[in-house]
Amino acid sequence: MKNFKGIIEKKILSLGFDKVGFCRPEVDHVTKRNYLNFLNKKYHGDMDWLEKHYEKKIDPKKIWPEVKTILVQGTNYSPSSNPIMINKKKTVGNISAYAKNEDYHKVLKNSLLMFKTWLLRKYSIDSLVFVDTSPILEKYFAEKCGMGWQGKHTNLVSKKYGSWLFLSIIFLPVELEVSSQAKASCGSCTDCLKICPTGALISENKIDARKCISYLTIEYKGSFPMSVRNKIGNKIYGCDDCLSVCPWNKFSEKTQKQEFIQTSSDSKLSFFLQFDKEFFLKFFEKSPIRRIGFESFLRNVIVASGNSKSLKLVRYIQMQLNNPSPIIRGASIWALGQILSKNEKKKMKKALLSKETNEYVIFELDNLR
Ligand code: B12
Ligand code: SF4
Ligand code: SF4
Repeated sequence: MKNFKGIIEKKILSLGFDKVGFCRPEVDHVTKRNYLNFLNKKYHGDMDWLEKHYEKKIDPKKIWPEVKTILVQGTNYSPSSNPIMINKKKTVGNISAYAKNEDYHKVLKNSLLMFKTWLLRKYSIDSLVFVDTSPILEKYFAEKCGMGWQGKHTNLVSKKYGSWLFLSIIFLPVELEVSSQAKASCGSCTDCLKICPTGALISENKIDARKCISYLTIEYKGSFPMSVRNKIGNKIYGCDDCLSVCPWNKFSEKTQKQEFIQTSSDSKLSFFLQFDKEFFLKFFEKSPIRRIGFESFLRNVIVASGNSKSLKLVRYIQMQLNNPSPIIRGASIWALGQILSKNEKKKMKKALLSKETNEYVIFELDNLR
């Protein structure tokens, strides 16, 4: 079987993945306990599926009883410059590096399906393939496969690619020799914990997703908690701060994969503020951003516009004060509250209170000072 493992490895790398590893489909007790603790503390927020999928996540055989080996692939998406630099550009819409190009789910899934077809045709062996959205502890298995280690920011870090690896998974019904595990190499570094703007990394390896800007701007549908709004800064989709500061990124080679190389420059918030739903769907046709829907996207852009304190954005934000969505009206009131003078706020409050009926929006108006 040793030779067969080599053939598989060669085929996977030929399909554009940068690294592949092999491990058994078993989850250790400490990880099960840590995951349960994460759920019990409600760190998963509204991501109910993390709770619903617990049993499957801690036992891959519940997904496919035939699975004997798990293969994890790492794909390098290391950006050409450090994304943390974009935090300073207050009037730019800061989009996480992973979402600036083609949707990795689609790109990686295509390559995985090519592998699946090849294996079935050539060896009559079936397999299951996954990227991100399935109930699999991808980071845990990536560590088991020798891909790297779970850093203190909870993501997988690799000595060769730093924090910039997409993960994907193959289940095989064949027992193949496992890879040797890499040594955890964070040492005494805590840079990721220190940089997190919202304190979402509550301690080493522990995240309270409810405070994470990535969760808030991508997964969360409501209005942002007051306490984190200013901390979100110019981020309109995801957050890369904890990944960006990792010293291991120094060694990462920039991605060569065409689909993940950023081709256009970052756009201004004023540009995004002029989107309507139709244009949003067209503009982000190939991007993962499309999946959060127009309302969440607009909410993010409006909050970032408030944080920019730019008077130039006022007229665009004002256009959203009559938006049918209370979330958008509320975000607009808050954003204008960050930019307008005391007198202007007073006037706006009076005018809007006379016609507003939504309880949440009235709450935002009451908070205008
Ligand atoms: C849910 C989810 C999120 C949530 C929760 C994040 C999280 N850390 O779990 C939110 C929306 C916040 C999120 C954000 C991001 N995500 Co995400 N996300 C996922 C998803 C779908 C599931 C992860 C999961 O199961 N979380 C549940 C918790 C319990 O798992 P955990 O972090 O592994 O928790 C373990 C540790 O905390 C540990 N632990 C707990 N206590 C202790 C104590 C000690 C001492 C130790 C040693 C360990 C330990 O044990 C727990 C159980 O294993 C995966 C894809 C997948 N199917 O796996 C992608 C995934 C993890 N995300 C990914 C990415 C890229 C991101 C972002 C960088 C995106 C962005 N730029 O905005 C951010 C990073 C934020 C961060 N610091 O984690 C990549 C990570 C790739 C990599 N190299 O690791 C993945 C693997 C997707 C992919 N296929 O590539 N994500
Ligand atoms: S993604 Fe941003 S908010 Fe989330 S843990 Fe990392 S630094 Fe904190
Ligand atoms: S920034 Fe430091 S502590 Fe965080 S993952 Fe990287 S090496 Fe580990």
